[in-house]
Amino acid sequence: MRTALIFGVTGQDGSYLSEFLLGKDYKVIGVYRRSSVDTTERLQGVLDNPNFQLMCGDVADSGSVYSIIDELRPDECYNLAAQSHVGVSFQQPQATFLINAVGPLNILEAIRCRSPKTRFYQASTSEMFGDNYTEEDGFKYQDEETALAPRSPYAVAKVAAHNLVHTYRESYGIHATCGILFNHESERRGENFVTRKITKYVAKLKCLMDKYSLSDSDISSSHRREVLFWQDSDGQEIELKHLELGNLDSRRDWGHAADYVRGMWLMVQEDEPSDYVLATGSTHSVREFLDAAFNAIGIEDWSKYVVINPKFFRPAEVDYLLGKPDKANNVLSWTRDISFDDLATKMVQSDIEKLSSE
Ligand code: GDR
Repeated sequence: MRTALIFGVTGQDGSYLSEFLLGKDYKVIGVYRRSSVDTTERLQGVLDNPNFQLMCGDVADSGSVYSIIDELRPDECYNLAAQSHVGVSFQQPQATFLINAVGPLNILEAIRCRSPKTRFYQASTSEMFGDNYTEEDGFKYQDEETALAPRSPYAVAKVAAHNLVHTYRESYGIHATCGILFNHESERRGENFVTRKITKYVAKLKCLMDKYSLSDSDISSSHRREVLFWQDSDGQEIELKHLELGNLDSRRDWGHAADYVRGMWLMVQEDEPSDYVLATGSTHSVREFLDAAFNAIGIEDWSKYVVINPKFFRPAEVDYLLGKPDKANNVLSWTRDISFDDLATKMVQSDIEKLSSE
């Protein structure tokens, strides 16, 4: 039985990857950071599986990484541990650099010294491209050849890790691969990323509308009071806060995380380590995601529900991401199954189900 070690197992991608690898008859060992609150909510589907095991550790702690890799000597090791919020990286640059750059360095060193046959996967990211793109006949995209131009502490740390992977691959012959993944979301997405923030709000609105038998036109906006309101059958006012967002014009290439973890595994199975872009090949603005999410509950005009709050703008923004995944398509036969509209609808439906069962 092959063994896979996953750093960052409690995150969105860690949970999908665990399920995927267990389905392929791996023994999966997931590393999580000790916390006083339970962080295993996303792992409910795998916790009882006899081939799944949790270990406590921290990528930022070289001793803990070294001893885990020395003890397990896994066939494959996936580094999904990160401070993954770009906005937060401007407020906590040092912590971000430690986790996102020194973390993978600790893993690479441990593999080099104690387990050089372990195949390594590093979660690189489209944020590394910053405001750069390749242009061909007026078509703008990013692929493996596009030069990196990071614009946030998060992206700078990810570029450092990306380059470290290349260094260890070339210097020591380690089978180390970088997946340059564009945005990938899901029903398990953290609530402070823009897609989930939107779908959670839309679901709450839908549940309130159902509860009070209201339609969109019954709801009035009051910017003065910073709430939306309506009256129930007893004339009592019901209030709902606006959805506060930052930049609605940035464009992202959004896919579903379940498709992307399959791509991670495919990369690691290749004889030669390399870098691969995983993306859908189409780009949408935050506004278009709002359209798709509100459309999922039958609302076409969301303008009265959304207000702009400057606190959600970043000191430097990445305006345009559109990944060209031709290499993954051709070499790995990887394509994504879930479309942009299906992604938004799935996320809204899941949030409605969660709220309804509370
Ligand atoms: P991103 O994802 O930064 O692309 O990184 P995020 O969902 O945070 O932002 C996407 C875009 O939406 C704009 N935006 C807002 N973002 C958040 N979080 N909250 C808001 O209220 C809001 N309003 C507008 C942002 O400015 C941005 O343009 C994600 C993460 O998963 C990274 O870890 C990963 O590497 C990349 O995707 C690929």
